[in-house]
Amino acid sequence: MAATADHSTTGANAPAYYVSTPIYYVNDRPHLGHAYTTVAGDVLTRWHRQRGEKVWYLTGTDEHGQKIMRTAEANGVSPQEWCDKLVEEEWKPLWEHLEIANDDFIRTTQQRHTDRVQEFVQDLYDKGEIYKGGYSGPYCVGCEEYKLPGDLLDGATEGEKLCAVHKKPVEWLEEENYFFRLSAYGPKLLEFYAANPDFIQPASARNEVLRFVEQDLKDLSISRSTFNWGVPLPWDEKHVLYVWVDALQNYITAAGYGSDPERFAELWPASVHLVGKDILRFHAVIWPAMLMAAGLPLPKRVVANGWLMVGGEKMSKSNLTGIAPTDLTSHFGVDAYRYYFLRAIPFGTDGSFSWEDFSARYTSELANDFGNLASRAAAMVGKYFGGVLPASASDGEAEQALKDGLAKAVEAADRKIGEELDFAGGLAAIFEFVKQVNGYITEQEPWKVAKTAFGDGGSDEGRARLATILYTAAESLRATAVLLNPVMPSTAEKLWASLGAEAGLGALSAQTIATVADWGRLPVGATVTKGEILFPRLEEKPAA
Ligand code: ME8
Repeated sequence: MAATADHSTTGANAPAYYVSTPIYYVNDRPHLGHAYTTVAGDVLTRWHRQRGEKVWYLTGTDEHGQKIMRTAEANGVSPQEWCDKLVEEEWKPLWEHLEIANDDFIRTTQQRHTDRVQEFVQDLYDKGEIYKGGYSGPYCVGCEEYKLPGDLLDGATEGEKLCAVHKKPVEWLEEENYFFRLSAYGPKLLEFYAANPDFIQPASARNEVLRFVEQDLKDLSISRSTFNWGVPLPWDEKHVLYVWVDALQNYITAAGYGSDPERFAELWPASVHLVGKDILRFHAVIWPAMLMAAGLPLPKRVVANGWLMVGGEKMSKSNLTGIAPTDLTSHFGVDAYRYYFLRAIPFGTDGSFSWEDFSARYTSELANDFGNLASRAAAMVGKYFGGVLPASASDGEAEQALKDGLAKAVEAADRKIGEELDFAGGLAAIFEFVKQVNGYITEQEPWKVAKTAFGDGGSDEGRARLATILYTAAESLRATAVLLNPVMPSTAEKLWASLGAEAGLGALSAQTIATVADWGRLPVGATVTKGEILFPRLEEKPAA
């Protein structure tokens, strides 16, 4: 999955590492599935920030179309009122709660978006890329998509057809509307995929798209005239733009397309569009074709994540299987939540959430391996050296093995998280190092060495050895705090504070991945304090 580029320069117009999430429909509250993609993007962008790169992270909401309009109607309010309420009361607060550090939040009802969308489609119309025609076919309002016969399942009654994603009956729509000449782009798309083998990831997603485009692409119906909740076509205001065509453009309108050419040059093309696998075709087929038609560069990568499943089905709002993230964060805490899903499910594959698995990982990986290590090391510096970090006297083989282990973990984590979006693999590498530090302490037995350091029979040699062990442990934790900062920012900050690192090294956010394996950065004499427990024992599971 490698696609390396130099984003380290900071001058005007230097390319930024630009990552986007899908913009979510605001027909309901966010659930674990939405948070999964958004946390992944947050970790990816925080990782690149930690490299010292210029980064831009975009998320937002998709507010037009029939689905939103019907939800608003059912709730007795206007679509705009509904969207405003959901965005302000549900979506934005959740991202804040989960410590999502997005640089912008785009809403498709904002004028900065709708004006640019009208210009974009007018341009395509003027170029002859859009024409008027008629269409009839099965439509799923849940997907906001016309379906092909192969996309449908049989329903309970004779002739009834269901959407394979939503398991709900499709509607038969017949409309006169405008079409985008998607069919003309098949060969160009195939050429582009061949020249850019990393464009669609993972490989399974790429193969699915190739198979789809190798069949004949049909022109895309891009307008609707049976309802009006959408962006009006500038040349025919009886029609509103199909919600997906409006939505996809958020990636350029938020980046300054048509309004701020300098910023747009810096941000576009995007480095990574993160999408769920259900919306891959829109991002890997329709969106690139629209950009080609407009003469704009294509995004560098489209990376599809798998689904979080409940009882063997995709967790979703419409199937009422959506679990609110706060149901979990109130029990496990925000940082453990951010960690768990990325660690437990290989990115790109489907995975099931289980309370038991989360509890087990929390206890063994976070509380025992990591949290206890941090508190034991700090407690010993407190007990034996009055909380003042001693200098390492002479490093031997055991210390060298740890330094090597750290270098290996940094290389693996940087490649896996920063380039390959293999979050589980990157976290496994970091936690392998944490395990190694635990093993080091168990073997070195500082509590025994302490007996040879102080009191009757205490020696300089004993004190020197103890100092070496504790410096080594603290220095390992210094590196761990930096590596885990993109994933668990609050925990990493607590650890940074407990190591007294800020006085000598500055803010945790100012540390870079490039120097994290440089041994000996934590200054001797740092004030080490025990601080609060990083991962407290879990309460009993609340009754369902
Ligand atoms: O599709 N597991 O919005 P949406 C993992 N507005 N990820 C999941 C998930 C699950 N069970 N459920 C949802 C739309 N997601 C359009 C997008 S983009 C121009 C327009 C995530 O509210 C996943 O990333 O249905 C999926 O692509 C996205 O939420 C869909 O959110």
